[in-house]
Amino acid sequence: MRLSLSVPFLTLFLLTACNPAVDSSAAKSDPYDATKMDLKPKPATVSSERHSGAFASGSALSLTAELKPLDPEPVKTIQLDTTHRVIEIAPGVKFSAWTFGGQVPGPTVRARVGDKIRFSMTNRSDETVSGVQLLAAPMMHSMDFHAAMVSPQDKYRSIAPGQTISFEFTLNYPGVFMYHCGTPMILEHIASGMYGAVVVEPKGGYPTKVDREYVIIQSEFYAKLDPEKRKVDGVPLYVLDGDRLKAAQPTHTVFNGVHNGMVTHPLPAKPGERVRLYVLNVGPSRTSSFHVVGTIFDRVWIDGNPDNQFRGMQTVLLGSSNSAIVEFMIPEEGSYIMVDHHFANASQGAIGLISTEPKADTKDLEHHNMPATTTPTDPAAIAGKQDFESKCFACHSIGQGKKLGPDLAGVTKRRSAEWLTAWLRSPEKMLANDPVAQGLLKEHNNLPMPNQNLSDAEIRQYIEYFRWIDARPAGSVTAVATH
Ligand code: HEC
Ligand SMILES: [Cu+2]
Repeated sequence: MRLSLSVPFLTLFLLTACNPAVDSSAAKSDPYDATKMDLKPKPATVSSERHSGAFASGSALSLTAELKPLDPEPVKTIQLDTTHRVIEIAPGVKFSAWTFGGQVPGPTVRARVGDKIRFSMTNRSDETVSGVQLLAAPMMHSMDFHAAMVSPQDKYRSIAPGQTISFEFTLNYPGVFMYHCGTPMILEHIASGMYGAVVVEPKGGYPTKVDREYVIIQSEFYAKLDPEKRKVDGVPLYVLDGDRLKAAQPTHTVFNGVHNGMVTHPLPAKPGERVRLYVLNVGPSRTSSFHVVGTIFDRVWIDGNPDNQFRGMQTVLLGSSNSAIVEFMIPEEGSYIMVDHHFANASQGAIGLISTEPKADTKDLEHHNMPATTTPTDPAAIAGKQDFESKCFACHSIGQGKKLGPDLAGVTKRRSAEWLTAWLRSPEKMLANDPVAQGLLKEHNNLPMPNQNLSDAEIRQYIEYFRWIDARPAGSVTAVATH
């Protein structure tokens, strides 16, 4: 008697108190109810009709870090053609890339849950771009949208140069989703630049209001000088380094496709404003510990879905193809530094600024970069330091180990001023005649340092800067953020 009464009571208790998900689904409907999703998109079509004109088009696309507002139209028509072209991934480093929409990363798509994406792509890898000779052979490409729920064998199939693939899908989940080429070797296609992001808002929009919205995409490059020694615009061409790629040893780790790009061109914000960043880590092989120096993430929505919320976080850990939306206040005037807090990655270029000043004061950054007492006072050394950070940083570090070129900490101790002057004036002459230079070349995968076209005054400034570094205790100066 007692038992038959208590069992239904116990069941009710378990349902209401111990399993709130069951309880709330009875009251509200599950936003991810699969029976209400569109899971039967039409088959993809492949034709030999070639799209011409712009490589990227569609009102839902943003081409830069600044994310355009949502287009209310529920069907988003998007054209993203694949092209091969040369991009500058760091000052003087022109890299033979494969792209979606003619840029790396590809344009960002913005849409909302329930929207339909009507996608079309022509493989135009056989077309020459604005007079530049064809640098990489035409090849098969494809498109894989992480934002979609579709058959990969149908929608993500590879198409040949000259072919066009078109397909549609409905967005079922909110998030910041990666898209990429899925043609084997996928690793090679991603490392060559074939990726971008789809931002999908919840059906009713985000629960917070913000003043600024930016997209930050982290990715790696694996570059080596072209073994065929080709040049673009008079400078050496860089191509994909397959050995480094397989060993997951990038030469550059960057935000939005460019080494320190958002240091030279900071993203604007004002004190008191709330900023939302859509952060995607493409990889292909490294994780990101995304952090913004000087503030705290009020909200973190893992993979860009507000259902996955954290509050008050300092850093967000993103695996390859993971993302997050982070929101924070800009407390006061200043330059707030976005970094991958894995500092080996930051030193390869994964640094950017959100700044309240239109042109960020690079001295500000220097104060974060190194203790104030380790900033040179001699004008020649200061000039050398500034030039070094803009011209040499892509290949050299100070105190952070080898990059494409040697770590330059201690260089004035191992070389004379005469040798350094001769080297900086003409590395090619030194490589032809000087045994020390020839030894260095061997240690650096036979990658000759390109002539930097320096004046005598500039050479003197670099040497002053290196002397100044070497006069300080070892390790006290590093040319990367170490706040
Ligand atoms: C594209 C990559 C690249 C850039 C840019 C570059 N270097 Fe180099 N640098 C190298 C490499 C590689 C070596 C090693 C020698 C070789 O392989 O040619 C080297 C060697 C050197 C050395 C000799 C180091 C030693 O241990 O003796 C100095 C000094 C130097 N570079 C200074 C500079 C300065 C200053 C700049 C900027 C104005 C600069 N480099 C820009 C790649 C680069
Ligand atoms: Cu591809």
